[in-house]
Amino acid sequence: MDIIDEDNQVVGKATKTDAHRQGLKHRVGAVLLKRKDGRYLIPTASELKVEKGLLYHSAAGHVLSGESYGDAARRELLEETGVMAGQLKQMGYFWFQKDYPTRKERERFEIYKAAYSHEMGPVRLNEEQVNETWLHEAELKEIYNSRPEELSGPLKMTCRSILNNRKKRIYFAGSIRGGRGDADLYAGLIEHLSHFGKVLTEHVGNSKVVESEEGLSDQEIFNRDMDWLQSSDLVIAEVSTPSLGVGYEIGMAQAYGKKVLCLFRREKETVLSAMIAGNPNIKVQGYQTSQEAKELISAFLDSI
Ligand code: 6IA
Repeated sequence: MDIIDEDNQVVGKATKTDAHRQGLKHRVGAVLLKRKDGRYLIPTASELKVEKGLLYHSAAGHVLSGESYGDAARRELLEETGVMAGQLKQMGYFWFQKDYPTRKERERFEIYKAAYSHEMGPVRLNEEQVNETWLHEAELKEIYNSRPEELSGPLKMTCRSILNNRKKRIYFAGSIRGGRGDADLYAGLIEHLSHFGKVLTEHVGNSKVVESEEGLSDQEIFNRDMDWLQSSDLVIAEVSTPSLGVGYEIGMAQAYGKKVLCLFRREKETVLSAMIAGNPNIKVQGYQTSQEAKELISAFLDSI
């Protein structure tokens, strides 16, 4: 392997054994394989690995002398999962340092993302990894935040410094004075959204919203909601029950440059306003069951 300095410049060569024994800095390429539904392949390190039993990148390995990080990542992915990746996208890098009983790791990791689809053939884990598990970014972050001891050291670093750990601020819009027929549905969608970030407008799913907001004037409600809308990262609107307020919020969200997903329940008697259905700047998706709506939400959040 090439031995590097802290600026990633090659300063010499050594065998893996010597590099680990002497704690010499070297390079590692790692990949997260991402399925179309947004889930990453997160296997468990087998008995052969120093981090056995812990969750790991889809594949990772040492960069050989003269090899690039990306080529090492692609080669390791093929060896460890049987998948030949198309284009790899670099996600970032970090230094991983740890003293194990048998070795001193001083590794500069570069992390890549690669798309996976069934046409590429099945995933076949080699002897280094077990358990083909596919996790959403939100699930991985949840493990990082609440049970970090289940993650291998390098995957912990990826969660900490590469996946964006800031909680997203989500503005959920649903009809209030336009009619409360879908209030239970809103509550289910808000519960699902709460796994991805902070839902600013939880009251929209509250069956007692009319009573709970009684102390506030319309002007106070307007000002508060507009502040939240401006500070949000994205807007999800359930538009099956027509609502002047929801339509206004969608228009303002677009004006503020927010990403907007509108969910519309396909039923014979309802037709969506052309101002929403015909708007090229917002994503409108039809669904039938609340489960389908939740899957559309997951896919939208994973795509941004
Ligand atoms: O026109 P609508 O009321 O259906 O508009 C609903 C949308 O406007 C929702 O997405 C909310 O974000 C916002 N909105 C409208 N009214 C309220 C409200 N109190 N509290 C919070 N957000 C609201 C209305 C309470 C009142 C019935 C006593």
